[in-house]
Amino acid sequence: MRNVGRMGIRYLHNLSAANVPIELIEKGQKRVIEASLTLIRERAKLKGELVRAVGGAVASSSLLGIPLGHNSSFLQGPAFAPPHIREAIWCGSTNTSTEEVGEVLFPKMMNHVHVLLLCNIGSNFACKAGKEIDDPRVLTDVGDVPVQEIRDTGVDDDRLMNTISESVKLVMEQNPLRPLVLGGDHSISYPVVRAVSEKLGGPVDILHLDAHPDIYEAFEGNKYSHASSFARIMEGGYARRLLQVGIRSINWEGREQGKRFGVEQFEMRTFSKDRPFLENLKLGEGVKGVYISVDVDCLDPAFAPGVSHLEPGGLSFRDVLNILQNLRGDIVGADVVEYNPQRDIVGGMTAMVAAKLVRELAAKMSK
Ligand SMILES: [Mn+2]
Repeated sequence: MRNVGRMGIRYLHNLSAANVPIELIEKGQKRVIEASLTLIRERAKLKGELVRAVGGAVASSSLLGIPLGHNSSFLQGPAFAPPHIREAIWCGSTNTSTEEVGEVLFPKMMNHVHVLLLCNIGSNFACKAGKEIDDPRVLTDVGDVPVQEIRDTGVDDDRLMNTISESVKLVMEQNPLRPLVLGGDHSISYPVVRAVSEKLGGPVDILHLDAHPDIYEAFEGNKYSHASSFARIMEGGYARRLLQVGIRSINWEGREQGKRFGVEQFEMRTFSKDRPFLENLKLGEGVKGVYISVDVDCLDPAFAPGVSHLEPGGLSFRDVLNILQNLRGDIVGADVVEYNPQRDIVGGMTAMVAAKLVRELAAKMSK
């Protein structure tokens, strides 16, 4: 809690000390938020136009980075995660094909100009193969919400969270783009899910992979804590079902809150028993679709050491992929959160883990 709002509050104090009128500060805050939203809006518009021009996509993932770390109860490194994850997504050590297989309209050696030509002449080059993340129908990027720049103006978390929700809605306005969010600590899932649900006009089902249930009423007095995001989501009515998988650090309050909100909590201690069910999930029917939230610490630290909360006894990377790849449902949004580059090892090993999660989610979301 000590760190909550530190940067913003300090800045405000400095401004007050200089006797700057409050109206002036508020005008500046409004301008910075507007400018931030304008950049996201224009980038989303551009990427939407590109995907629609290429044609043939019903749903397509678009990255939105949210470099926010101040709602962590422990370390704030996730604020620096998005550029590291992006770098790993495009790392030359691997190719652009995903494991997830789909109809691919063109052979690998062709670039997007060729794709456009083929589309125009009615190509029958379609084949079953891994999806290509450099195909804009699979993945585009609208950039980051400039969290630190917004906080530097002294705005509180209510307005910051609203700006995050607005940014997500701007992406969703550009059919067929769907938000694939790069955290950030887990507090960002609340404004993101809220935006997805509000924009679609009803609740979603959520598959939440995590060592922790993140369902405290408030943590150390902070209702926006990364340990409270799913309490906010459930009390807001943004989710019909919430399935939490990978849980192995849960106390009395976590279980009580889980019961209160009807959460389906799958703990690691019974994973071998639950595995057949979890590897055959069908979600989102009768609601607005499925949202997937992946906290990188759902993985055992052996697979993902670059996280703030090292919690032994977790899922293997293949366990996570098996759950995701076998999931049936219309995925309307997703996030990968809590990667902490300040705790990572061996040239960004966990960045590659987070990046592969993002790549496979992109493939899974796009169609
Ligand atoms: Mn966690």
